[in-house]
Amino acid sequence: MTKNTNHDLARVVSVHKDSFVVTKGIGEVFAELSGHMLYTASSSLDMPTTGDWVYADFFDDNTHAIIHEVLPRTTFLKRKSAGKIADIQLIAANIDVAFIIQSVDFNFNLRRLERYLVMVNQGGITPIILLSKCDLISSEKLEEIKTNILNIAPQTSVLAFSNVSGENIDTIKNLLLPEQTYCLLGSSGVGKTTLLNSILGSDEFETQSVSKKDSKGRHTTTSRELIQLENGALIIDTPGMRELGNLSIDTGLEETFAEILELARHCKFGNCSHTNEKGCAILSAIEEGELAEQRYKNYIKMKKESAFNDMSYSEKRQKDKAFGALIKTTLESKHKY
Ligand SMILES: Nc1nc2c(ncn2[C@@H]2O[C@H](COP(=O)(O)OP(=O)(O)OP(=O)(O)O)[C@@H](O)[C@H]2O)c(=O)[nH]1
Ligand SMILES: [Mg+2]
Ligand SMILES: [Zn+2]
Repeated sequence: MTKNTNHDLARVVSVHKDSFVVTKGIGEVFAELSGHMLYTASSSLDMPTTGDWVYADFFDDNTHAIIHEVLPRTTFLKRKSAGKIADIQLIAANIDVAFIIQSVDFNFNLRRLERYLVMVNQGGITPIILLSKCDLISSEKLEEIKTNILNIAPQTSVLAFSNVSGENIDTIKNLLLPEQTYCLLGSSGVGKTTLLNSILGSDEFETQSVSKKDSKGRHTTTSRELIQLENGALIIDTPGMRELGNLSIDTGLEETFAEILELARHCKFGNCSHTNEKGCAILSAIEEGELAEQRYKNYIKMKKESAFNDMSYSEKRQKDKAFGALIKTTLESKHKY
């Protein structure tokens, strides 16, 4: 092997089981982790993810690389791994703008939208809400959905589009600026990959109808890949997410539910739990119809989940152990009697 003496700066294009694909701007190179990185990584957060900038050595005429270090991330998208309690999954890093896509047909759900907004806000990323498949509903219905979104996310841009009629595809294209990194988020089947193909003007990436997807029970897009557009913008398509755990309580929740926090400041008691207190500004806002009860419930639910997710790994282990012990004693006492 012929070794370059200095590390090169490269960006992670995709992540595979034990390997990575990285790029120095032109071409893609197979990469592995240095032994040092493998042995010192203490959590999945230390591992490179799609969009990460890394220091790497390139070998054999730039056909193979060893990653030595992940540079600090400016923004990130992370979530709880599906199924597991304590595990965190990094979805992507160094994203400037996240397109949160929901289709306006049966898939539309304000509470889910809130979850995506929390995830994006807490990662320091700018959200833009895209409503897909607007060819499937009337313009009145679309306006109604937009009004509902405006109520929960007054600061966020909302744009409806259709891959079928082509509506607003050019507007979306014009949002994509050179050297900025974007990602497509949203449930399986909302049309993320179809939008990417519309933007590229090709059928390069595989898409599939929702009904076919259900029968197979899997997502069409299975990996996250950084794709470079002609104008130099970068875009990451992601597989639809089944489960969105929220990982950090503070920033994301605060930004997404700003009006609830504002109301809380007007509660009579500083330690108001907003459940039954006299003079609770939140309860009275709900009563007066100024705050939707569902939205408040969703906030409380996410706050609880976040508090749990914010516990350290060992705290969670303790909780799991306590639970395990409980089951054991319950089983034992069952045997006894
Ligand atoms: N009517 C209508 N159908 C659309 C539109 N965009 C996408 N579809 C259809 O929706 C289905 C799912 O599209 P995909 O692009 O594969 O969805 P995805 O979000 O990438 O799904 P995953 O990769 O599983 O996360 C396909 O059958 C598309 O043809 C649209 O604007 N209008
Ligand atoms: Mg897809
Ligand atoms: Zn209160």
